[in-house]
Amino acid sequence: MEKPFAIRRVKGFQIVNSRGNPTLRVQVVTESGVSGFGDAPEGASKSDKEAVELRDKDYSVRTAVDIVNSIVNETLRGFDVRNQVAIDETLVKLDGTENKSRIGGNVTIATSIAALHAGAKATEQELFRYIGGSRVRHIPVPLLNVINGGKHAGNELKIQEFIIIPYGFSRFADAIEASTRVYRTLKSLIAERYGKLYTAVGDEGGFSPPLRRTRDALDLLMEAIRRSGYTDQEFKLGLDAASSEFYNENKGVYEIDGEVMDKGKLLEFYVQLANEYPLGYLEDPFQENDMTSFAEIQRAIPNVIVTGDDLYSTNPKYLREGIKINATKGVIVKPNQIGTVTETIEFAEIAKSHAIKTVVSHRSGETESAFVADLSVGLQSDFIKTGAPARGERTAKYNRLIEIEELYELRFLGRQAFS
Ligand code: 2PG
Ligand code: MG
Repeated sequence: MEKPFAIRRVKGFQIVNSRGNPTLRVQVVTESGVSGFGDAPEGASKSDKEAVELRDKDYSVRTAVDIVNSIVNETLRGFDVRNQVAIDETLVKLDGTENKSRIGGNVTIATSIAALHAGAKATEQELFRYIGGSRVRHIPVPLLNVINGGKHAGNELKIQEFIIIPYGFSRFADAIEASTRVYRTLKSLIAERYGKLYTAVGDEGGFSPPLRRTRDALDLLMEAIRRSGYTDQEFKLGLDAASSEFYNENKGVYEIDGEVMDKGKLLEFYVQLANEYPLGYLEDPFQENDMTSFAEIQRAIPNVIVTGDDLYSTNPKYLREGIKINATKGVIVKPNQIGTVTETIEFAEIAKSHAIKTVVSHRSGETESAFVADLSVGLQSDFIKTGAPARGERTAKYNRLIEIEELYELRFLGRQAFS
């Protein structure tokens, strides 16, 4: 065989994701017969800046499948699968738009991930090593979303994610086990107080009890942590406000906890929460186009990692603006927001070179693929956000990280993630 690493074929087909929606899976096969797969995840609280997901009117992804099987296949045939940069640059060019709206961000990301997987396999490396090489040392700290609100649940909580952060442990596996304990306690507390009906889970595996106020959910989490035998030495709390979703654009105000707040009042509200609870992490506290308010809240609560998700949408262009004004100490890294692995890595590297914490993240609609687990280790990110310790599409990621820790003896970042 003359060129064993050359791509022989790229094939797309429609599969189903954790929300019960169709999504795209891509297979990249090399001349030597090695193949890798990539799945496109699906967000619910999407930003206006992210790559466009190509869907047909009936919500299928048949057009995306056709694009993979025709122009993507024809264009990438013959490329060396180890040359991820060239593959991704070609996908970007093939699309030609700012937001991947022509061939679709789901087409580009699934193809890009499939090529990456094939490259790792063809060179006989674990995926995280193929991404990170010899710099790989540690496993990131998990951010576990155990109470779901906002667009991910049917309750009245406006904040989208109430997160527990098991940072005070020496092993990743212990951090996850402790989190399962808190998760179980939380489940019994909810059953006792609101009835068993409310122990059903939301999109990311968290519970969605019939609560209205942010503090009610935080109090419930504190109680679950205490009753499980832990303190703020083991667990911190985090929030993903996903506040663009409760921002009233016409009036320029936020509607939360039965109140109407302007941005000054909302800032005060977060500062109070940071004083009352062991808050370590605050994502998207303001709507995605108000970068100045991010910088203000970060200055007001310097010990909390204020993090931009929709704010940057994994796009270096917005991150560079944020860096200029010290907008946040953290960034979310979501491959499908930008659309290729290479651009994702570029974004994370810019953040790291400015000592900004990186948080590799799943989407609310996922498959069983553990890709983001390997990516988080390969990028040597500080955190990984991938839902509750429940539902197969979430546990696939946690279990892969437990496996990596067990088999490759990497160190759990633990407390250091906050230093
Ligand atoms: C978020 C994500 C993932 P979605 O806002 O951080 O938790 O949600 O995928 O719905 O955008
Ligand atoms: Mg978010």
